[in-house]
Amino acid sequence: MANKKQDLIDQRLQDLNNDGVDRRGFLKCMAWAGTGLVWTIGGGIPVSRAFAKSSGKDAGKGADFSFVQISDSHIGFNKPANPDVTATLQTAINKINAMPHKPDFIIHTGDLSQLSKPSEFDTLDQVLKGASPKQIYFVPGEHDMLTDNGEQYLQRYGKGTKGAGWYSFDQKGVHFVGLVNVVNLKAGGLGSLGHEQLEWLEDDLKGRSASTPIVLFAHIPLWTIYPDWGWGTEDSEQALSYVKRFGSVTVLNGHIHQVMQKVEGKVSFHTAMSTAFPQPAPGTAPSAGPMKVPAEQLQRVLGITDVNYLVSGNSLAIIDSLLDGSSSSMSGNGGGTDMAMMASGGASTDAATEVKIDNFAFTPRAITIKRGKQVTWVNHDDIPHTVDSTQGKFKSSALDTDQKFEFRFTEPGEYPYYCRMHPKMTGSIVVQSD
Ligand SMILES: [Cu+2]
Repeated sequence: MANKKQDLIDQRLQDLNNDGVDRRGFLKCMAWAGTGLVWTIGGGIPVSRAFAKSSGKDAGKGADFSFVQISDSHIGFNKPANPDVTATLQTAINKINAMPHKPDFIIHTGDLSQLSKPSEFDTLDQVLKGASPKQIYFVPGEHDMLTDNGEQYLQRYGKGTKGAGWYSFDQKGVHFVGLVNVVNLKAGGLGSLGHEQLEWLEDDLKGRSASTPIVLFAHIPLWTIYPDWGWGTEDSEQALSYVKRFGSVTVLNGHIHQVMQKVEGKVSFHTAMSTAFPQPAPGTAPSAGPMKVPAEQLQRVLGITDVNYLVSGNSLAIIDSLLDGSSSSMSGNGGGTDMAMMASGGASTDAATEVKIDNFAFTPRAITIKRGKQVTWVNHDDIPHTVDSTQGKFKSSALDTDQKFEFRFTEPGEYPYYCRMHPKMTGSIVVQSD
């Protein structure tokens, strides 16, 4: 299966080979990991070649254009994995401003903020104001929807959008669709688009010519990368069925803080690096979450994605580049650098009324208490979590590191709960009758 997919990629990339970029060279640097491809190149060399060509005198024929994807800036995060996420976002913007060809616009694929705080959004706006492309398109991540069901996000970044913030627009013959898959996440589930949005998408694409290149972008990947960590979208198949008839489809996502790529027929899937901190490759750590690397290596695991639309190839060329701008190779899977998980060990507690939130898990996962007892949840992770009753009986706000949530159980019964940001995290409280 891997070979078949590799052949498709070879074929597809060969088609694009008349633009001065040696994409065959890319292939040697890619390696399979899990269900996707990991780009294992350093950004410098291919990026500069691509730029040289597109900024040349003969460039600009037809309607070639480019845009940049940035993702997961997590403004407000300040843990050891990156104590200054504003500075690294600024570096990303500086890099965009220094591009020899000016991108037409920027797409931000969500998790603008860490905790949906107004001050975090303000800081983000301040940094983005300095970007030379003035048009920026957003979709929310689960970190941006932590208060008032995303009202604040919509007010700031979702003017004129539908529903929870979805919309479409056209740029020089390419149709772009921003999708929202971070609301109403169900216990144990993945990202979700929901019926209303899917209906809208079907309608939005109806009547468009099959030769129109389509770009879908959303926060959580629209393909299943690693369900154990919630890295997928439960109803993405439905969305993808609507784009099947199009000749060129590109799907851009964030959320997993690392580059992965997969090509299936006419559809290319791609996830972007974060501008804030890396996360482990699927299955290489006990859980997802901020991963600490030696400080001098941080900018080699953060980056931006430059997407070039070339009329000749009728397709999009995607080039990832690292914040440090180095052209040396980065090894795949984060291997080669000694990375250490930041989350502390998952020692369980004996206290029957305290639940630790650690390593993206509730520990103990299930507890039995006497009626009338109060349960306290304490977040020990570097990332915020919530405690939400599956039955709607209790609901915490976003708990940052060391923050607590308490709830007193007065009625006997079983109370399943989950984290609404990471619905794979589930637990339950059983309350005994006396
Ligand atoms: Cu969580």
